[in-house]
Amino acid sequence: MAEIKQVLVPDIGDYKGVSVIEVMVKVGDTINEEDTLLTLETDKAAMDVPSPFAGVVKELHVEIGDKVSQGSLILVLESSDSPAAQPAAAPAAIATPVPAVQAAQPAAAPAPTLSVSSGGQAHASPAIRRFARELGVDIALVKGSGEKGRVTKDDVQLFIKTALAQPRGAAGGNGLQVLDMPVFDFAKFGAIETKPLSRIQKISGANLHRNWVTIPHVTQFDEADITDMEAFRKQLGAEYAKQNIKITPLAFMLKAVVAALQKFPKFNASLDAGGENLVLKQYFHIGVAVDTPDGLMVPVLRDVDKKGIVQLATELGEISARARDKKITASDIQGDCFTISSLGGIGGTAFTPIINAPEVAILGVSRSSMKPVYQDGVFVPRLMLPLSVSYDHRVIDGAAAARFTVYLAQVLSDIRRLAL
Ligand code: CAO
Repeated sequence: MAEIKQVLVPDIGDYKGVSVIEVMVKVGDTINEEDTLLTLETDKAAMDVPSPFAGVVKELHVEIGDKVSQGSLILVLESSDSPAAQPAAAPAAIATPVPAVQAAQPAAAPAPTLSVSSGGQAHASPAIRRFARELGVDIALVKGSGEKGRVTKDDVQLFIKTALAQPRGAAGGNGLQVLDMPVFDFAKFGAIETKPLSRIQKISGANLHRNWVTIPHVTQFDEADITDMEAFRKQLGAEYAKQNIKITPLAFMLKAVVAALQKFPKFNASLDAGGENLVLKQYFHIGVAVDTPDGLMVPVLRDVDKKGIVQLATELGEISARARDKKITASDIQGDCFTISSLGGIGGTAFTPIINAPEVAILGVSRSSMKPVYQDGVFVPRLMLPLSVSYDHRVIDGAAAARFTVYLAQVLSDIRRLAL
């Protein structure tokens, strides 16, 4: 026969006026014996108070923020237990929770009557920790929305929903679990202006992010002595200026890169979809990073191995102008084997370019400068070009990368090698 029973706060040791930080039940809920009713927090630990009976909650006498002590009325329950087993008039017997210590922390009560959590890194009650653990969620990764950043049941559920909603292969799917970026109110610190990212910035940003986090990058640096190359380039430049063709160092670099790709075919390759095979390409289509007002674009120059420096300089001028005029088509940006990102026209001594997947390497070029180079016992002024080759370490070893970069520098230092 059903019986009305009071549930009181059990023995919580010497603590008095302890805060109620979570209430897990409401009037009308049907609960089982051992279900957590509420969580209390002292200055040292959080404690769950489980129900001593099964039944239906008829009255709730506590809410979050209340201060309670041993014997405080929590709720009134219509119990389905037999009256003989649990006399309603005996509060001491009513509030006899079963121990369930969760953390390696001394229980707050002298008798092991409550489940206790030390708090750890995440601020969460033992019940929420248990809930998270049952679902395989690392509570330290869950962002708490409760008071003082406390993790609630809703937070754990939201964490799972978000994880399930992630596409396969996205950060979570790769086992990369990072903290959410905190939301800043910049206006609190001074005047601001908010501008939307361009479509190109959004697309290239997402690709760069994926490549940065999924490819193990290493960058190899070197310098090429381009004193002779530069003399020849200036001579050519003067000859072709009448035809409005601008011959920049980049045209030479395109040819030098192809020579290096031919000597080191692994750099002209991609991993297949399963990551089990290397696909070696026998064509030489080179992407060139172009800085446009709307963001970064990488149009592709095709069959660079079959073209001369003047033709490449002409195509480079045309395709970078089309990129800046937003006239690039889908086919202009497809089929690339390797990318060159040249910041030489702007400045800088070195940088670490991000690989343009599915390629496995990229060349970054910085601004050349005159440097004293020790040759045959004397320092001589030479024009040195900084090279930065980032490579996918799954495919390319460090020694191979060093050989590739040294060879590239050799070719640029003596462009007669391009004829070999
Ligand atoms: N060292 C010294 N001078 C260099 C140089 C180098 N490595 N590379 C180019 N220059 C000079 C050129 O000779 C030219 O000089 P003049 O004006 O005296 O003739 C000047 O710098 C400007 O060159 P440019 O930039 O117009 O031409 P380019 O062929 O070198 O580059 C392009 C073309 C499209 C690659 C370039 O304009 C560009 O957009 N670069 C930015 C690429 C980028 O953003 N990369 C970052 C990607 S990762 O975020």
